[in-house]
Amino acid sequence: MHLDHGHTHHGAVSADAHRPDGTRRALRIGLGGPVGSGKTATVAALCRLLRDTLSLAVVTNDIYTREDAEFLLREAVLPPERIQAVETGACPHTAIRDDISANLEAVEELEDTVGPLDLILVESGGDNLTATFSRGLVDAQIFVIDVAGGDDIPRKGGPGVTTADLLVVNKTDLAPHVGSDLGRMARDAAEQRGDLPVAFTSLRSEEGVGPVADWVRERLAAWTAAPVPAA
Ligand SMILES: Nc1nc2c(ncn2[C@@H]2O[C@H](COP(=O)(O)OP(=O)(O)OP(=O)(O)O)[C@@H](O)[C@H]2O)c(=O)[nH]1
Ligand SMILES: [Mg+2]
Repeated sequence: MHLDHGHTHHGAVSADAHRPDGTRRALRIGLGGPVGSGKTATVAALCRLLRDTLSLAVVTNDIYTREDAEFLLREAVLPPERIQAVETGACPHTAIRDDISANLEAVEELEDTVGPLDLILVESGGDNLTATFSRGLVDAQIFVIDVAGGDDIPRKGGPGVTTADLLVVNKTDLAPHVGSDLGRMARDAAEQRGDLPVAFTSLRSEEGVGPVADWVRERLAAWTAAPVPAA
């Protein structure tokens, strides 16, 4: 569905950490990164791994289509009512950074219709290395790049690579085929990111998303343990 920007908001939205009834809202994690790096594949794998123990929902952002949502629906990674699509138009970064109202509305609608939720994953439309999420939309963000995009991407930096709460370097299975040096990517990423974590993944196997799932579980544990801030 297309969510236009003129709707009235109801209930708790944005950075507010609780629902109208005072309970803590779902943790919101954004996934951004260049076109085709494996954002949807990561979302699908996380849903399969976490759906039995957590109440989950997904918001996808596509430029002109609903392809990512349709893929997740086809794969039946979650019941259809837990997947919402936002069509962003030409600039996917605008919908996650500057005018976040359509995404906030999608998140809020999910909380209303299928909540209470533990976790909402928000996939950005594929963009460039500068696209990051507003902190008013998500509590933490994952930036997904892949080894086929060139092993100099971590060295080039940019806000996604440098500041994302988790950097995922996906498609490690392709490294030998495209001549990417994983050791070099790890060293460059560490140099750009200091202590911020990096996960190397291949989603060709079921358990490939494991390091990302572990990180999500840690974030969720911290989110749940923190005291609910005053309204
Ligand atoms: N070999 C390999 N292919 C992968 C891996 N992860 C994803 N792919 C493939 O890469 C292609 C793009 O993956 P998506 O998950 O759609 O990428 P995306 O980042 O969501 O793409 P956009 O939403 O279009 O920006 C698909 O054909 C996936 O099957 C991986 O670890 N290894
Ligand atoms: Mg996608």
